[in-house]
This record gives sequence, structure tokens and C-alpha cells, in this order.
Amino acid sequence: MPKIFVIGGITDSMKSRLEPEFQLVYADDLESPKSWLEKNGDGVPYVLTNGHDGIEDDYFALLPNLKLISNYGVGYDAINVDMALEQNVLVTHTPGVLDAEVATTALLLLLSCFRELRANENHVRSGDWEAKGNFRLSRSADNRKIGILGMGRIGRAIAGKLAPFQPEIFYHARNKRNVPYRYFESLEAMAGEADALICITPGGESTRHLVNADILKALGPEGILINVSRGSVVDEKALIEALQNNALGAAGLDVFENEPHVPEALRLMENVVLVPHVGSATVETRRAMGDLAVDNLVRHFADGSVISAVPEMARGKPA
Ligand code: NAP
Ligand code: 8YV
Repeated sequence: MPKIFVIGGITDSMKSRLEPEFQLVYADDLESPKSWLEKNGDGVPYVLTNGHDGIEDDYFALLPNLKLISNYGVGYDAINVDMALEQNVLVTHTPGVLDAEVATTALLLLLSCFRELRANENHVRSGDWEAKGNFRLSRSADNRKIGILGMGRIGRAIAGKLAPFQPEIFYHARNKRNVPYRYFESLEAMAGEADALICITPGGESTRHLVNADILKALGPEGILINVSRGSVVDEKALIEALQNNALGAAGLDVFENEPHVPEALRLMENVVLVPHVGSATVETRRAMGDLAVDNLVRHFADGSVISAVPEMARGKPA
């Protein structure tokens, strides 16, 4: 049976589909995954990983016969795709099947910020409602100007789910898309007009700190920042400063620069809603993602093809 080197956790349903056809070696069970690969890496054609763990660059040299890295997740910034191309290794991911779920997470955070869910909840839990009376009014989530940074699969799903709130939707990306929303070539100009900014681009160098102090300043003291993309997209230090100085109104964050570490300053603020990178984390959506990640491995073992290669695979090995 061909070996799959499994980096990070996988679901029972993925295990039960893979175990009859493959020998699974779990990096998490090994005292030193690197030492194991030094001895056995040449016998491993497959790696199964995820958006958090990716694969260490050093592992490529220890996997000379690697054919495919299947990523259980759509974002693959933790995989060095150039190294994979150089070594003729295919990389697949799970686009599409998680769009609706991540959009729900973005809305959950956005609505919680507008309606001050955390502060309202604290008012009840602390006993202040009974002791001090009614809580202050929050702000409506209806009829808002919402800027979306990244108008890909998930960006469009977010825009679709926002529709009942009758927003005016703006977007910024490097390219204008065929969508019925106003395009901004400048992220700063969009932030200046929007009530809330929702980040949903890929991670990696090209998007690193796209949301910096200038963008947060443009969003302004009433502005709301939602990040469901990657922690690297937002300059976390600048975000903390903006919130501490009341230069930004509120933030809803699913992703962080140094996960699972979340700075104490963010953990203490009542106007910040925090969830632990759970954008796609429901039983139903993880099942669909797991199925697609497994299907790519099964298909490749059967006939050498894959279902959902990352776009760079079409580019081929550099000349
Ligand atoms: P997608 O369909 O490839 O869309 C990506 C969008 O980002 C495109 O509109 C792209 O447009 C834009 N973009 C890329 N680089 C940019 C740049 N440098 N500046 C401005 N815009 C840029 O991807 P998707 O399926 O929607 O997924 C997006 C990302 O969401 C994933 O890569 C992942 O990081 C994140 N994600 C997070 C979770 C979670 O649990 N929080 C779950 C799933 C996905 P242009 O190419 O025209 O710029
Ligand atoms: C997951 C994600 O956290 O798909 C992505 O890019 O960030 C999430 O869906 C993860 O990759 C699943 O293991």
C-alpha cells in the first residue's frame, strides 16, 4: 500500500476512506517527523496536510519520490508551491465546498460587531442588567456600506449572504471582476467609504499587511474590520493600536498572525469578537472538504489525475 504522510489532524471519516487503500503515517505520532522522513521519506508518494500546518520547506528534499500534496483546505499559503513545481509535485486543495460556511462566519462576526454582541452578553452575564438597567443602543447592520477585500469564491458568497441586509457592496482586488458591485482600485479609498471592511484574500507575501495603519485610519473610529482570510493580511500591531486609540470602532477576527497565540490586548477588548480559525469548521463542511482532499488522493492513485489542483499547477515547472 502507498504511504501517506499525514501532517496535522484529519477526521475519522477521512481515515476510514483512506485506510483500506493507503498506509497512513501520522507526523503527530512521531517523536521526530524529520528523522522519520530522513530514514523513510523516499518511500512516500503522498502528503496530506491542511491550511494551518502546510509542509516545511525542508521536507521536500527528504521526499524525493513525492507525487502529490493534498491540502485539506482552500488556502495553501503554508505550502511552498514553487518548490513543489520544481520537484514535479502536484498540489491540490478544496475550493468551493467551504464558501457558504466561511461566508456565514464572516457574517457572524460582522453582525456581532454592529450589534455589540459581546458587550450586551457581558451586561447580562455580569448581573449589570438587573443591577444597573438597560444597556446602551448598538448600531444597525442594515443598509451599510460594506467593503470586501478579495472578490473570489468566498468574497462572492459573503456578498450574496449579505443581501438581506441591503448593503451597498464595494470590493477591492488586483483585478476587476464581472460582479454587480463597485470596484475600487485603491483599498484605502474603499476603506474610506466603507462602514466595514471584510478581508477574504489568500495569505502569503503578496497580501502581507495589506491592511495596515493607513487602511485602519481610513476605516475610522466607527469602522469595523472583519478578518476571515489569513492573519498575515492584517498588521496586528497596527490593529491593536487603532483599537486602543479608538481610531477603529470594532473588529471580528477568525485568523491571527501567530496562531494559536492571540495577543492579550485583543483578548481583553470588549469591542473585539474572537473565534479560533473556525471559518469552515462545521461537521458538514469539514466532511465535504475531507471528501475532496481524499478524492484527490484516491484519484491520483487510481489513474494519476487529480480533481482540484491549485491554479499554479497549470503554469508547470519553471524553465
Ligand atoms: P479565490 O477564489 O482565489 O479568491 C481570492 C481573491 O483574493 C480574488 O478576488 C483575488 O483577486 C484576491 N486577491 C488575491 N491576491 C490579492 C492581492 N494581492 N491584493 C488584492 N486582492 C487579492 O479564493 P477563495 O476560495 O475565495 O479563498 C480566499 C482565502 O480565504 C483562502 O486563500 C484562505 O486564505 C481564506 N480562507 C479562510 C478560511 C477560514 O477558516 N478563515 C477558510 C477558507 C479560506 P485578484 O487575483 O484579482 O487580486
Ligand atoms: C481551515 C482554511 O482552517 O480552507 C482554508 O484555507 O483556512 C480553513 O478551511 C483549514 O485549512 C482546514 O484544515
